[in-house]
Amino acid sequence: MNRVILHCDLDCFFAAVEIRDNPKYKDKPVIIGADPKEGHGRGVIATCNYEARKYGLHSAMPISQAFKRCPHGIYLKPNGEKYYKISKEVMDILETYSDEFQKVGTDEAYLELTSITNDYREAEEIAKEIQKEVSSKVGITISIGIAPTKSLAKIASDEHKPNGITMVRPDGIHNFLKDMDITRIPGIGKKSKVYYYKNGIKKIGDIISTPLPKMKELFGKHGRWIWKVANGLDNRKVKEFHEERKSISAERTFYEDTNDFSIIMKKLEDINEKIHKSVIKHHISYRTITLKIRLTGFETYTRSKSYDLPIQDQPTVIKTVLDLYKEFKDNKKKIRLLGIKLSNFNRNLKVKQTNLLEFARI
Ligand code: TTP
Ligand code: MG
Repeated sequence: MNRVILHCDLDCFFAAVEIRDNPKYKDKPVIIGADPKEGHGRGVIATCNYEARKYGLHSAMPISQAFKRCPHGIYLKPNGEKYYKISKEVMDILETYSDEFQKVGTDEAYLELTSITNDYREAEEIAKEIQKEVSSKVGITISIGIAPTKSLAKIASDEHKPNGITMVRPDGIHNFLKDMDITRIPGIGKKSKVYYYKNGIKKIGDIISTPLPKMKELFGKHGRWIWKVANGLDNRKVKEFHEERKSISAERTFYEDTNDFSIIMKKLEDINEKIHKSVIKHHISYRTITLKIRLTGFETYTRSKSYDLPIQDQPTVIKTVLDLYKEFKDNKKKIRLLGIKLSNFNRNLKVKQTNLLEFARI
């Protein structure tokens, strides 16, 4: 079965935050990093916005060199605490889109959507939804790649920056990669590319057309790995559900906003089915059930109900969310998104049931 994976990466992250907080910098080259001290400063650029990149500036460039190329730029010191807080805000949003979520560094994350949808068109709708939510709630932009493997999704998220969405369908992998320089593969940097170049491997298409045994012979383990990446055979998982998770949720966006009750009910049943696969797999019971509704536009509501004792009961969840939905039934506005969240967990249902039985005996 084909997988659907999203890789989300914030655009010029530190610089985007500073521009958000100082809109007057918007169309100027903004550089975050060491103090340039009129060209005599030591240290490097952490990042810069796309305006500054027009002057050839980039992360890790010595700040003195940056100043020579772009003396009129706005040079700012990094504010780590602020970026940490904003990174968390973004991750909290991303995490609501799939239980299979993996944060990588401060500004990127993978989301496995395979159990939510197999349809790349629907995945694109979800990606648009993520961009809108990050932009409206946090005020910065994010680029997203959609592909059947993690490495392809990462290459794709870099393709149309800033604020881009790039889809690589399983049948489009070869076309997408073949003319790219091999350094677009994560893990091939300026140094390691030299060795590949010497052996006539410059484009990703050259990797694809080299037989695997030859790649292994020439470049060892590394060669085998990049051959797999280039052929869409990276089967690394997006990190699974972790013990500290406090809730489990899933959301779905409609292709077209609707107030047709049968469509709404079907969607809620699908979502409920999906989250119960995880709930059962991880032996989780929950006390709180939350319904999330977004109407046409961006109005979003959540309504919850908590039970006294933990349950793991799919029919009760659907009954509860339909009850919570009643409040919105007569609303004239159509519905754009629906979500269900389960929280207030009790792990290891078996143990809990035993305890309950003992309790009942007393
Ligand atoms: P990146 O995602 O590599 O860069 P970016 O978000 O600034 O730009 P892009 O639009 O190309 O994704 O890194 C995320 C943040 O990490 C970046 O804003 C600053 C920090 N960083 C450093 O401090 N030093 C570095 O060398 C790099 C690459 C990043
Ligand atoms: Mg980034």
